[in-house]
Amino acid sequence: MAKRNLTRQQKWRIQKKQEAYLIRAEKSALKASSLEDGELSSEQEGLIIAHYGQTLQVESLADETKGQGFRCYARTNLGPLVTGDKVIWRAGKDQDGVVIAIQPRSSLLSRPDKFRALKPVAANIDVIGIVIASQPEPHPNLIDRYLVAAELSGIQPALILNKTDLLAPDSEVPALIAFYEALGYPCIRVSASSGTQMGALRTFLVGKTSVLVGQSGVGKSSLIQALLPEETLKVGGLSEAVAKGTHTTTTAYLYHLPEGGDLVDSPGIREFGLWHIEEKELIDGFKELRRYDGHCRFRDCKHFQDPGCALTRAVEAGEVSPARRDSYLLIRDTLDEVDILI
Ligand SMILES: Nc1nc2c(ncn2[C@@H]2O[C@H](COP(=O)(O)OP(=O)(O)OP(=O)(O)O)[C@@H](O)[C@H]2O)c(=O)[nH]1
Ligand SMILES: [Mg+2]
Ligand SMILES: [Zn+2]
Repeated sequence: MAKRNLTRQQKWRIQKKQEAYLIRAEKSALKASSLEDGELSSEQEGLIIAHYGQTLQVESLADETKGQGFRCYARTNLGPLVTGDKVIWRAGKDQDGVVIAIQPRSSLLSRPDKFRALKPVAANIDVIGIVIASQPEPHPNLIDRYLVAAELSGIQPALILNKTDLLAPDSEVPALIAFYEALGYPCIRVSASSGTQMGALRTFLVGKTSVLVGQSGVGKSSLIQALLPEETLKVGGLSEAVAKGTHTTTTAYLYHLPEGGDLVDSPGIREFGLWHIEEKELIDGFKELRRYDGHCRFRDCKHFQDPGCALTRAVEAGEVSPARRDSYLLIRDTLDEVDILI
């Protein structure tokens, strides 16, 4: 995993990207206002299934049209709308509709993209399923970054080990997942290809809104495909030379589970920074470390070679794992850097 700080050219690209986003949002708003000049249905509730550039795929929650999909444009000033958002919208005569309001969110999973713009991934999520596999090789620090994002946005995280059919006898991945299980995170071991333990995954997901996240190629789309055989999802191979994913899924998409509950497929990530997190709040994202914060001899303790550090004492006493403490220190000391995964 490479690290880097942003160069001037990258900062320029961030600005360009933000400008492009504003232009798209403006075009969508323009289209929305022209639709609003025409005849529109009364206001109704909808659910955002996916977001493509200027348009939104909205599913009607109204009795007469329940479950039907509509292409919609968003009114100005609504801010970014995202998969999982519940909205108020009005249908146009030609089927295109206008989203006019967004309902309060129970949660919002965001992460900054490589241009440092904070990008919402999905809203109203109960569970983040962090998918890992033996190929592509997992990065423990990336798992911790996801756990921090989940803990700090109040969303229940779970780990899903996929591709158990590929596990070599000497693989270290089972020990890695057992480590997180011992911390108290729900862990499920499955194979989308062979179907092993897919029933357990199905049971775990019932009645919740979950999003699958993780590196490209770990099999997020394959898992959803295995759960929903009647849907057709794009599944990509791994590049042969480096056994990395090929970034097949490009936009978050919400699927309904027949037993109840929703499942969002999300694009595999290329990088993961946590710049939007304050140094002070980072430790709250480490559930077994946070209780030591504030118990050190010095109020401004850096939890690293400081005398009287409660966290160091806990590591020495075997109460917390040095790996997670090191992961915390690593993330804290590189908060303004990006982890690049490709
Ligand atoms: N052996 C094996 N291969 C699997 C399994 N699940 C998925 N794969 C393969 O892994 C590759 C990547 O699968 P995808 O489902 O596209 O992965 P993804 O996580 O959705 O990737 P992105 O959309 O790029 O983020 C494909 O070649 C799948 O056939 C599994 O359980 N066992
Ligand atoms: Mg995918
Ligand atoms: Zn300390």
